[in-house]
Amino acid sequence: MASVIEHVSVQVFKTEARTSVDSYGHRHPGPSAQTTQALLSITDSDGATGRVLGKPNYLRRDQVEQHFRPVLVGTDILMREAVDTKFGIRQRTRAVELPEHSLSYVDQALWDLAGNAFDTPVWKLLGGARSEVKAYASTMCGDTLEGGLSTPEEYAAFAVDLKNRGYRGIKLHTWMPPIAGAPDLTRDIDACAAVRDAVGDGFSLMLDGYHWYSRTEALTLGRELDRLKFDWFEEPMDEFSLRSYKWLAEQVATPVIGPETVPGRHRARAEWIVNDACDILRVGAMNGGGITPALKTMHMAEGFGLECEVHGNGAPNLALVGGSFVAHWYERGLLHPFVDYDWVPPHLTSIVDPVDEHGMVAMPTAPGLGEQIDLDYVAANLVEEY
Ligand code: LLH
Ligand code: MG
Repeated sequence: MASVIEHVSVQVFKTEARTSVDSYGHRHPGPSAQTTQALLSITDSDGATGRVLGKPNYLRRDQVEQHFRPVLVGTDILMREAVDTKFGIRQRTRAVELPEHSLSYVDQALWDLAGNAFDTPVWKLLGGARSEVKAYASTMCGDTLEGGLSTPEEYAAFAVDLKNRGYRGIKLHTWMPPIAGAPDLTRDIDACAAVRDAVGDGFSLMLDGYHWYSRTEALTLGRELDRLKFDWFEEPMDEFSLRSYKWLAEQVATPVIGPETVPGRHRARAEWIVNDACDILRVGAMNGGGITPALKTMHMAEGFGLECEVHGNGAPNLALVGGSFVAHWYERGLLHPFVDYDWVPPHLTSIVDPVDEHGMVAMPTAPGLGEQIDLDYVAANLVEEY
């Protein structure tokens, strides 16, 4: 197969959002508002197209013109390693112009293109481990909304609701500034205890709390999670301090999982493995520079007998979970009592990850990543194209 890339373009378009992001980057309910999204399209000489939705500030005109097109156009659609090497060299001196997030989108679009060219879902191209996966309900961070996630009791009530909906596991994101005030260890512990009490023993629970606790604070929290029999303890400290994670993992029984946000892709995660900084590895299609380095990370974890859980929702992360057994879960969220996660935004014709009454999410059967994008809607709501 000698298809080569012919066109690379981005369409920025208006759409609706029903959640918003605070100044620290945490997502919360409402208000319904107009927003912009970007659609990256890569088309080959046979007319197949790979598409991925992203944030406009990671798919800018200057990136498309100065980096994406010069590297991609004329290249065989399957030569992702060659593409990655060229981007890597450009990134060395221009990491700000070409962040990992931007390259993640390019890599995801190349996988979607390969799937469409071969008329095959990407999760099968990645290894084809399973046609469905159990989902854990991943909550939004705590807030101050009455009836939302403002008290340990409200977390407990929401947990019962999620369990009744069929979820087999719940991950709490607890309170973080700036919305919910200063981090509060006691409040986090109370929420974890209230949720355990509400769902009962034998139900999977995980904690992803405030990310900048000190070592001693994280240890206090970890010991409570041991007592409450949590499945994992995620990102309680700055992930640049690998030594702190090693220190913590040695002292708590609850599996410590990471890293989520650390840059450096599979190479950074190799250091976490050899330094025993985690009990379960973590990677995502956005945090790790795309599907390709995330898949390398998952295979590396398998070699070391480690589980590797995938961070984040959406089609590229679902494909990763479908491609390997080292991940046990799909992260479905972020969920909140006031948010309808199943709402279909106007630029899609359906969501990629509906969950059934047993808490299972089916892998897409459509070719590519399986995202059902309404191209007519994108064209009708175009802001800019380059
Ligand atoms: O800090 C947050 O808002 C969450 O941690 C968020 O980034 C979420 O994507 C996450 O960590 N999931 O595991
Ligand atoms: Mg997390």
